[in-house]
Amino acid sequence: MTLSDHPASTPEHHPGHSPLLRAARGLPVPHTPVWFMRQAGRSLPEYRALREGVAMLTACRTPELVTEITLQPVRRHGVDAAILFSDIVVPVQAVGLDVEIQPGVGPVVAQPVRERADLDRLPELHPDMVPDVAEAVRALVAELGPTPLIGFAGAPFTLASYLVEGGPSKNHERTKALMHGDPALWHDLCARLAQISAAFLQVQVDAGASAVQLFDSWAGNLSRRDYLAHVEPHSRAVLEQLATHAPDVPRIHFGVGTGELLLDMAQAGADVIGVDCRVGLRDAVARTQGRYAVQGNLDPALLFAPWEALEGEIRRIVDEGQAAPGHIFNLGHGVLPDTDADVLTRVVALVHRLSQH
Ligand code: 1CP
Repeated sequence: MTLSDHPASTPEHHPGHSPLLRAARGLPVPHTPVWFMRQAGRSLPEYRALREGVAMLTACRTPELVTEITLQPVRRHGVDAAILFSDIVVPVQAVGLDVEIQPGVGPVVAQPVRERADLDRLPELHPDMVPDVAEAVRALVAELGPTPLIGFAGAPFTLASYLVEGGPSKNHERTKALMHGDPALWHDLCARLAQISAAFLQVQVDAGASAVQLFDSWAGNLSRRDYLAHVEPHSRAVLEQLATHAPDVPRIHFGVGTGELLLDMAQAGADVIGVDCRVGLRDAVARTQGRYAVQGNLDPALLFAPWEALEGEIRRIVDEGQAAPGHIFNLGHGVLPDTDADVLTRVVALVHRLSQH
């Protein structure tokens, strides 16, 4: 059966009734939904074949490739959601910034953004700058039937870190120097990035994405004080704009190493708080006052462990997830490129079996 054979037209088969959306809303589910950050990508041989000789950002802007690459892990693993194949720098490239994704490195910005005049190279995003993204989302939603498509964007801080540093960074020293050295410019930069992120999410939602994830991957490098003063208001702006525009579309908010920030990130306007593997789900539920669904949090490195060890961890996480109003099983961060894809398929089957109601 192809994905499009699903009887998508009847309301019961609408993604709105899917385990993922129900869990995000804290409603009872037939089984714990599961998907993986970076489920599309180098762990799949069929992905590597399609990407042969095609630059990453070219692939992200080619609807046929986006559609096929997004569907690959859904077909192979039977995950409960697709996530749009794209990247957090796609919208900044779309507004005209000179950025590429270098193999083995990540996003590299030709001319970093560090002065007020640099803001001129970062105009607002309008939907007509990313018609290809809307086209890919529409094709995917038609193909996926009852399986929800998750749209995503980078949060202002994580995006700013690439723009200010010029590429991936361990310490974010230039980013933090700008944040503290010129707070007015920092806020203007983040406000612009918030517009770009929110507009990019709206394009995806308007084209049919049924949930969104805001990735603030590197927010865990900030103190809570800095997060609240310099970052949270801008992430809040993105999430609030989406809540106003599409109140029925659940919002997942995720970062790495954010144990100290979980409640603040949830309260910034999320329905679901993403949890990395440094904090147990029961603790995450307590820290967020039991008011939010949780997503996570298997350590992606454990996918390399013997199956018996991995199975024990999965059982523990499924069990801990019961403490939350809703639980979406995921990794604590993205699938590592050398992961055995067959192990991912087994994880999906086990989570479904363990959580069957
Ligand atoms: O050639 C390749 O295959 C490049 C690897 C790759 C892939 C598959 C990059 C470069 N981006 C992506 C796709 C991507 N990026 C997705 C796909 C959807 C899925 O999950 O299946 C998503 C959600 C992203 C988002 C993204 N890009 C984030 C947030 C998520 C996270 O992992 O924290 C970040 C931080 C990026 C930047 C980025 N893009 C690529 C890399 C290697 C990086 C990280 C670089 C660094 O370490 O700072």
